[in-house]
Amino acid sequence: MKLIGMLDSPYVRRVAVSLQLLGLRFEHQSLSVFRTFDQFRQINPVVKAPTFICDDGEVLMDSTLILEYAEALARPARSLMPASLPELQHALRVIGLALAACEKSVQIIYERGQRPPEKQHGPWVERVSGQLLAAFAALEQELKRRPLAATSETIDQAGVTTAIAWHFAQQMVSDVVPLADFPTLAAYSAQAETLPEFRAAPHGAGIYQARDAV
Ligand SMILES: N[C@@H](CCC(=O)N[C@@H](CS)C(=O)NCC(=O)O)C(=O)O
Repeated sequence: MKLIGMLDSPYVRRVAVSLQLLGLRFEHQSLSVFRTFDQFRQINPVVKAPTFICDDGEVLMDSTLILEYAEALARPARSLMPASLPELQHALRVIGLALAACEKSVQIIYERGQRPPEKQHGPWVERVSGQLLAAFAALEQELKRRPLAATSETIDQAGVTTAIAWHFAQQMVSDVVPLADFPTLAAYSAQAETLPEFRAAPHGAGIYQARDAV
């Protein structure tokens, strides 16, 4: 199995971290959807990161769908999704907020990075920034109310995606999301980033190295 995309994408990173936690072996190719568009297009003409090549060559995309496939592969030995309905419901709420935070961060980054300054639309950035802050404010409350686990044995998909969404926003749009306003999220993310599965797939341009291959 092969994961395609850069680890500066929170979507690629949540797949890379989750595959490890699920005990699944994979290769990683760090292609950029921008700088290596043509190379990416040869693998997936839609050029979406993450792209995932299954062992029989079929190509998947969208982190949540790739993770659904990974969960099916790992069952029954491991899962990052709670089994009980109330726990699952809460995990889905948290994951939804974290994914919204990723999406809104990416929209700001693309507005700033892909448009010339004179074509950037202030009201749009303001709207998206408000949505981003609303997602993190709700996540901060959820974490205060129901702390998430942060060890390799206990962290679940809600924890992985929350930690990665926060770290991504701090790396890329920290001017929009003041760290001091979200102390619970900041502490949780800092703890998660110390886990070996996060350290093996750090945010940035690097390549995931299987730990037993290092
Ligand atoms: N919902 C998708 C979002 C993936 C996404 O938007 N990835 C970005 C990189 S962070 C991408 O592929 N951008 C290129 C494009 O949309 O053209 C997921 O969960 O995988």
